[in-house]
Amino acid sequence: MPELDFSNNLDAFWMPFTANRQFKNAPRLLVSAKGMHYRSHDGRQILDGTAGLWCVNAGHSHPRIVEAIQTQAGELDYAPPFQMAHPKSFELAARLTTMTPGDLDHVFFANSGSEAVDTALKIALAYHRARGDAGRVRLIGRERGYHGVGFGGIAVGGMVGNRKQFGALFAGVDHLPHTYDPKRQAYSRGQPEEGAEFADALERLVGLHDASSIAAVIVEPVAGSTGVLIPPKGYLERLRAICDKHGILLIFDEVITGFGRLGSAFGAEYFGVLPDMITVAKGITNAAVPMSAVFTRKRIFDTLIEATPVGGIELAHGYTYSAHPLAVAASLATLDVYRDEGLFERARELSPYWEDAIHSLKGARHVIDLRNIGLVGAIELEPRPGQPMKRAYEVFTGCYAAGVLVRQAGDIICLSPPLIIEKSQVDQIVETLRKVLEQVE
Ligand code: PXG
Repeated sequence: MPELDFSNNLDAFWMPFTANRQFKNAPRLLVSAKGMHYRSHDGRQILDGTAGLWCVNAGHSHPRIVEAIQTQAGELDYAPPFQMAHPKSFELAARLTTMTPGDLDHVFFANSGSEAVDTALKIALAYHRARGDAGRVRLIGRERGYHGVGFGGIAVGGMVGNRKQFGALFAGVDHLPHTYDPKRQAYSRGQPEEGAEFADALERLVGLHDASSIAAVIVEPVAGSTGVLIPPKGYLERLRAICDKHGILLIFDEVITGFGRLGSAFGAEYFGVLPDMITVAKGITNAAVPMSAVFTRKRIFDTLIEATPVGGIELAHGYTYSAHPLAVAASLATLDVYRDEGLFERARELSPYWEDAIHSLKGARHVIDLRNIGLVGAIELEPRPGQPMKRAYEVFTGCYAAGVLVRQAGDIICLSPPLIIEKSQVDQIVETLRKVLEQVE
């Protein structure tokens, strides 16, 4: 039999969240990466303006993280996490909970943001049941929220495109309005001054459904995937107060905002608002090995533990790969790198320069709004009439051809570079965008 060549066949791989036919006609393959750059299959250096997908916060193929993974693979490849464990998983949990604010003292491990979200929603339901308040089954998300692609995540998520293919999901979900109001907020630097009252919609949902039916509210402190929607000043504080008033748990989905993206360990710390749970993924391992986690406050953990007799399993939940040794090793090394290289501080110090660079695009062709916080930026474009998303897609492909990776969300270009980015590279991203915006119709 002649040997088959599989290397040049793009057909079998059903690519996620990708226009498969369009992509396969003009593929963009990344073959290696180091620091701030990818190398493309046609041998070009691509400056990474998105930290992969908001996740490679310490830069690509960091030698300390690579070494930790290699060593771990040779020492302990896998250990079952049910009724068994390996020592480093406890070390990692202990270290992580020293970084979390308040009494977010317990951590449950999963493997993706989607799993972390579904885990947090299940913990919320289980917590209320354990308290004897089993009527609290309703989950509240927000328009333009992204919480991954599990059934729970798409139900509370606010992106209709992610759920309309799948019919009715579970009942008992409702949504807050998103917080974006360009008339009052356009071109805000950092948090918009106006819009805290969007949080009051939670009072209305309480009025509609009654607090006794509501288990939890889940929001991203900064909505990422739907185009960087930054919370108005006072909004998150107000959400917290309303949740407290009605006994509703508040979950922050920090899959993007966790691990330095805003210049602090977590958005909760940055905004000074303590949620009852935080979900994280992405930056927890610098994306080198899949891992996610849910942090819970002490009260939630204690309630669930105490509701079960000793010897009983307190939470019927977990994954084959919860606290996988390679992910744990990658995360421990990643936390070392964040600490030793002062990357969260670096992000904070660089953010005024970043802000000025993003806002220097005011007046550039097609631009109708600019938003920034920490090392996150968004450039909102006027949609091409009758062709939504087309213009931004061409900006994305134009930047890629010009050697810069940006991310498209609808008609918005999102930026979230690794926290190791240099000022000259910030300039390169912005100048490339300016040039491409000039060329695109
Ligand atoms: N929550 C949030 C806030 C996210 O941003 C998830 C949950 C789900 O994580 P997983 O690991 O299951 O994908 C995410 C993921 C984009 C983009 O283009 C963003 C994400 C994923 C893919 C694309 O903005 N975020």
